[in-house]
Amino acid sequence: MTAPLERDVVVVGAGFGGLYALHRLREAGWRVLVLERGDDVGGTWYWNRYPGARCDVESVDYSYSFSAGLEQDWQWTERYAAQPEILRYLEHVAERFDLRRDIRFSSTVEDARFSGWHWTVRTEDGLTVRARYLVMASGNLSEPRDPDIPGLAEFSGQLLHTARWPRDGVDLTGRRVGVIGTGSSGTQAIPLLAKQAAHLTVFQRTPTFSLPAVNQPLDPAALAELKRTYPERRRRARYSRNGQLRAWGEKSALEVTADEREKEYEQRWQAGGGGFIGAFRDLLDDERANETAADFVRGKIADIVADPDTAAALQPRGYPIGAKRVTVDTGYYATYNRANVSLVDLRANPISLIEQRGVRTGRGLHELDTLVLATGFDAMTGAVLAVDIRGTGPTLREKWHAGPRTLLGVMTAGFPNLFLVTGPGSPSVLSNMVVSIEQHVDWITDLLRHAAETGRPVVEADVAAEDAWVEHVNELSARTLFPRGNSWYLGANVPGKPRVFMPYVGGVGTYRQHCERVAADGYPGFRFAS
Ligand code: NA7
Repeated sequence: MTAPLERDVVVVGAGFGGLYALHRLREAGWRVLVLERGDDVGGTWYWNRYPGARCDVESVDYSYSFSAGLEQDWQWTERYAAQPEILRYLEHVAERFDLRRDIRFSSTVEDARFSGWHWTVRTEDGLTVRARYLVMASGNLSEPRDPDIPGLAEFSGQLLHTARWPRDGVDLTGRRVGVIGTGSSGTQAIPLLAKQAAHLTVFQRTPTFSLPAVNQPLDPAALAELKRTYPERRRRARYSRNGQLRAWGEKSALEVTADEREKEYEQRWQAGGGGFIGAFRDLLDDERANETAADFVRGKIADIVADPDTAAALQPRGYPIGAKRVTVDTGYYATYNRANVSLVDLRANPISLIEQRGVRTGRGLHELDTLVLATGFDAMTGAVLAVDIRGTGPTLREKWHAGPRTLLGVMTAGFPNLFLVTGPGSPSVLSNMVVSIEQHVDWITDLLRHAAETGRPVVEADVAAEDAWVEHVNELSARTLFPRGNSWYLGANVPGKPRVFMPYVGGVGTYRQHCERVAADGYPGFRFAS
C-alpha cells in the first residue's frame, strides 16, 4: 500500500464551492487538495449539459465577488447565463487563480474516517489522503435520481438523464422523444427538445408553477454602469433575503385591491424571473395570499396554452406556489401549442411500466426512441451521504437517518474538523448559491485561523447547540408554506427519505449576521481542543 498523501485540508468537489474553498484556504496558508469526481472543474455546470440548462439567478449576481479584477474583467453576455457560459467562467477562474494544480480529477471519494485527530480520506481508485480538516463542497443538487419505475432497465432506446447529459450533445432530429419530469431541468429542456424531436411526449406527475425568465442579451453599456457600483451591489446581496437584489413587497397581498394585486403580478411577470414570488410580503406565509398569486399564474397558463384540456392539466393545484421551487423558463407553456408535442398527465394515467419500446401508461404504450429523465436529485444530503463518513461515534448515515442535523449548516456534532459548505440548516438552496458559498467558505477560513491561533486545532459542534439550531430551523420553516409541497427541499422526492425541511428560511442577511456574531463572540456552540 502506498503511503497516504499529507495535506492540511481535503476539499471534496471542484464546483463553485470547492474552487473558492481551495483559493481561500490556500491563500490563508493551508496545504489543500481538492478531490473531484468529474474530469474537470465546474460541478453542477460540468454535469448539467442538457439543452436549455441555465441559471435562474441573474449572471451578474451568480458570480464570485472575492476578486474585483475578475468581476471587472469577466463579461456576462446574457441576463441569465446558460450552462456553457458558466462553465467557461469557472474554467477561467481555475486558470486565473492557478487552481488545477491542487485538484485531483476523476477522484470519487468513497469514505472518510476521523482518527488520531486527522481525517483519512479514500477514493474509489485507491488514493488515500490524510488531513487535519475535511471540507465537503460536494453540492446540494449533485446526486441525480432515476425514477423508481418498473422496467426502466428494459428500455432499449437511448436513455438520458439531464444531469448526466453527454458532453458532445445529442442529435434528436427525427426521433420520438419522451421526457419524465417537469421541474427546473424539464421545463428548461422541453422547449428545446421539442424544436429538435420529431415528436416530444412529456410525462408530467406534478405540474410546476413556471415563470417566464425574460432572458435577454446584456447591454454592454448597462453592464459597464453596473460594474461601477459592484461593491455596493454585492454588499446589498450579502445582507438581502436570498442573495439577490429583488424588490420584496412590503404589503400583504390581502390588504390591496384585486386590481392593485393584478397590476403588481402583471408587472413582475413581465419583468421576468423569480422576483414574482416577492410581490407581496406574505406570499410564502399565508395560504390565502399565496392563492392569489397561484391563481394569477394559472390564468396565464390558460391564456398561453391553446388546448383547454392541456392547459387544465398544466395548471398546478393543491400546493402553494413557491413551496416547490418555482421554475424559470423560456417558452415552456407555449411549447404545448406545437403540433409535435403531447402531454401525458400521470395523475390521470400513471406509468405502469417501462418496456423495451417505450413507456406504458393508462393511455397505452408511448413508443420512444429516446427517453430523457429530468427526475432530479437526492438533494442537500445525497452527495454528503454518498461518502461513508465516520467521526467519533455513529456514522453520518446513522446519525442523519431521521434527517440531517447541523449547527449553522456548517458542522455536525460527532464529526470534529468536518465542514459542510452550504449544508442543510443554512440558507443554501433558498439563496443565490454563490453568495452563500462565499459566506460559508470565508467563515470556515476564519474559524480555522482562530483554531490555529489559539493552539486548539480540533473543533466540533456541541450537541446542545446543534439541537437548538435544528429546532430553530424547524420552527422558522413551520411558520411558512414551504413544508406544504412535496418538494426536494423536504426530501419528499426520494422514497423513504425522512421528511424534514432542510434549508434555513430566515434569510441570507439574518443568517450572515448570526454567523458574524458567533465568530465575534469566540464561537459559542463550537468546542475547541488541542
Ligand atoms: P426536480 O425539481 O426534483 O424535478 C423532478 C421532476 O421529475 C418533477 O417534476 C418530478 O415530479 C418528476 N419525477 C420524479 N420522479 C418521478 C417519477 N417516478 N415519475 C414521474 N415523475 C417523476 O429536479 P430538477 O432537476 O428539475 O431541478 C432540481 C433543481 O436543480 C431545481 O429546482 C433548481 O434549483 C436546479 P414530482 O414533482 O415529484 O411529482
